[in-house]
Amino acid sequence: LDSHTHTPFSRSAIGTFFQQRPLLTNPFTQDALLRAYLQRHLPVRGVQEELMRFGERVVCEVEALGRQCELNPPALQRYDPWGRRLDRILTCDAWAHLRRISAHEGLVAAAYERTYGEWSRVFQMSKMYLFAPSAGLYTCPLAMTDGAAKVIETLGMPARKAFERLTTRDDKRFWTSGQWMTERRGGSDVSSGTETVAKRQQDGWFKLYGFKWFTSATDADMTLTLARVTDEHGRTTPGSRGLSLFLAEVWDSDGSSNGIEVQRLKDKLGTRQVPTAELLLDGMNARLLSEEGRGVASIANMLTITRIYNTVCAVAAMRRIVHLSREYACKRSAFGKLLKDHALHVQTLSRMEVETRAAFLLTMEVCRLLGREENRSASEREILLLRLMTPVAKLYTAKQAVSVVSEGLESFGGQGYIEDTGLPSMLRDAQVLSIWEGTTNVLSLDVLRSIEKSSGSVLQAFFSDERLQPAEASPALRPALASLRASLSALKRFCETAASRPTGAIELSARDLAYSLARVYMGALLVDHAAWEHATHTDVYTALRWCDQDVCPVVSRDAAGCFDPQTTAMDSALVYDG
Ligand code: UCC
Ligand code: FAD
Repeated sequence: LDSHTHTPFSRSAIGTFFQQRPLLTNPFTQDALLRAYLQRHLPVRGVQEELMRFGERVVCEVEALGRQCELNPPALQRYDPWGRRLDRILTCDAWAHLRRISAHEGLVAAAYERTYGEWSRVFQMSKMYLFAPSAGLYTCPLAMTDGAAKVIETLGMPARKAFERLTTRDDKRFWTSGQWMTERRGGSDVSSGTETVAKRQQDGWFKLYGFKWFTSATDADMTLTLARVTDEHGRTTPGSRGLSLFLAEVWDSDGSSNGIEVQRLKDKLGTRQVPTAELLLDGMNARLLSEEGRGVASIANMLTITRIYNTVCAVAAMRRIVHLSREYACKRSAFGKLLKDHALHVQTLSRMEVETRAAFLLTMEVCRLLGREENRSASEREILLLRLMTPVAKLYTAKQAVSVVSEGLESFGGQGYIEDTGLPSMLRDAQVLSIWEGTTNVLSLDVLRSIEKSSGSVLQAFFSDERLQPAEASPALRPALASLRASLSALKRFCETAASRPTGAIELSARDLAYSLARVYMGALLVDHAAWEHATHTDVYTALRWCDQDVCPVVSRDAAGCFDPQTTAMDSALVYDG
C-alpha cells in the first residue's frame, strides 16, 4: 500500500477537511426587512424587480470589483519620467468600472429624477444600501457628488452644467465631486481652522491659496471647498462669517491640474480603496457659489447628504456581516454540531440582527424625510425632524457599525482576522464612519445646535410623533410600548429642565442625549413596523428586545450625577492620573 493514501498529513496531502466559505447571495432576497419595508411603503410595480436585478449584479459583478479596489490601492505619480511635475492619482480599472456602473445605474441620478416622487430617496438609498458593502468605498465619491448636486440645487442652480454632470446616467459625462473642508488646524472646527484664502480676479473668478489636509476621492472632476475672501489689503474676516463656498474644477481642459499640488496620499487604517490626499492649492481657479460669508451654512446641505450616506453605509455594513455570519453558521461545526445549533452563538447573531434592524428603520426614516422635503411634500414638523435626526442617525449608526462588524468578525473565529477572507477590511472601513463627516461628539453638539437654533422646535417635532398609537391595539407589543412611553416622558422631562441647569451641564449631556434620541426613535420605528398588519412574529420580537434595554441613557446618567459640571475636574484628574 502507498502510505500517502492513508496518511492525511503527509507531504502530498494537507488534510482532507476544508471549511466551506460563507457565500454571498443576492442581498435583496436575503433582506427580509428591506423587502417588507418596501412592500409596506413603496408597493410600486417594478421596484422590487429592479432591486432584485441590481442585487444580482452586486453579487456577480460589483463584489469582485470592490475587492480589486481593496487589493490595488491608488498610487500617486508625482513626476513624469523626465522630471516634470504630474501629480496624477492612479486608480485601478475596477475603480473606473465602478464609476461607470454608478452612472448607468443612476445611483446619484435616481434621487434627482424623482421617478417615485417623495419616495425617490428611499428607492435610491435602497439601491445604495445594496451596493455599498460590495463597492470598495465607491460610495464615498458618490456621497460627495450627491451632496454637491444638492448644494447647487438648493442655491438655485448657480452651476447648472455641473449639476447636470453630477446627476447624469451617461458615464462619459458623469462627474464626481470632492468636499474639501478639513485643514491642518481643524476638521471639526472648520470655522477657526480654515486658512485658505480666495483672491478675487478681474473677471469675477477667484484664485485659491491654501492647504487642504484631508481630501477624499481626490480623483474627482470638481470640488466644493471653503475659503476666506481677501479684501483689497489682503485681509480676511475670521471665524464662520469669513468663510465662503467655492466650486472648482480639479483639472484644466488640457488635462493639467487646476493649480493643485498633491503633497502625498494618506496612509490609512481603512478606506484604502479611496485616494485621500493632502493638497496644496496654489492659485486654484474657482467660482464663488454662496453669498460671501455664508460658506458653512451653504455647505451644510452637502453635510446633510453625506451624513445620510454615512448612515446608509453603516447599516449596509451591519447587514452584510450579519448576512455572512448567519450563512457561515449553517456551515461551520464545533463541538459536534453546526454553529447555528448552538443557542449562545445564535443569541449573539440575533443581537446583531436587532441592532441592524433598528439602524435600518432609522436610516430609512431619515431617507423618507429627505425625500419628502425634496418633493416639497414635507410638513414643517418633518423638516425639523430631518434636521434633528440626520446627525443623530449618523453618529449612532456609525458606532453600531463598528460594534456589529467587530462582533461579526468574531463569529468567524480566527478566519475573521485573516486578510484574504476580505472580512478584516470591513472592520477597518467601519472605523472611519464615526470620524469623517463629523465625529460623535461634534455631531452631538450639532444636535444641540439644531435644538438651540430652532428654539426647541425640533424637540417638539420629536415629541409630537403619534406613531405609537396603532400599536396600542397589539397586546404583544404592550411591554415595548410601556417602556417607550416611560422613556419618552423621562426624556421630555430632562429636556424641559435643561435650560435651568448650570452652565456646562447640557454640553456634558450632549452625547447621551443624542444616543437617547436615537434609541427612543428606533424603538418607536420598530414598534410601528411590528404593528403593521403584515408584520411577522420576528418583527414583534425585535421591538420587544430593543425596548428591553436602557433606551434613554441620558436620564439614567443624569440620575447618577454624570452631567454635574463638577465632574469635569474629576474626569480630568482621572484621565491625567499619574
Ligand atoms: O469628512 C469628510 C469626508 C468626506 C468623504 C465622504 C464620505 C461620505 C460618506 C460615505 C460613506 C461611505 S468631509 C468633511 C466633513 N466635515 C465635517 O463634517 C465638519 C464637522 N464640523 C461641524 O460639523 C461643525 O459643527 C461646523 C463646521 C459646521 C461648525 O461650524 P461653525 O461655523 O462654528 O458653526 P455655526 O456658526 O454654528 O454655524 C454656521 C451656520 C449656521 O447658520 P446661520 O448662519 O444661518 O445661523 C448654522 O445653523 O451653519 C449652519 N449649520 C448647519 N445647518 C451648521 N451646521 C449645520 C447643519 N448640520 N445643518 C444645517
Ligand atoms: P479634531 O477636530 O482635532 O478632533 C479630535 C477629537 O476631538 C475628536 O474625538 C473630536 O470628537 C473631539 N472634539 C473636537 N471638538 C470637540 C468639542 N467641541 N467637544 C468635544 N469633543 C470635541 N475632510 C474633508 O474635508 N474632506 C475629505 O474628503 C475628508 N476625507 C477624509 C477621509 C478620511 C479617511 C479621514 C479619516 C478623514 C477625512 N476628512 C476629510 C477629515 C475629517 O472630516 C476630519 O478628520 C474630522 O472631521 C475630524 O476633524 P479633525 O481630524 O481635525 O479632528
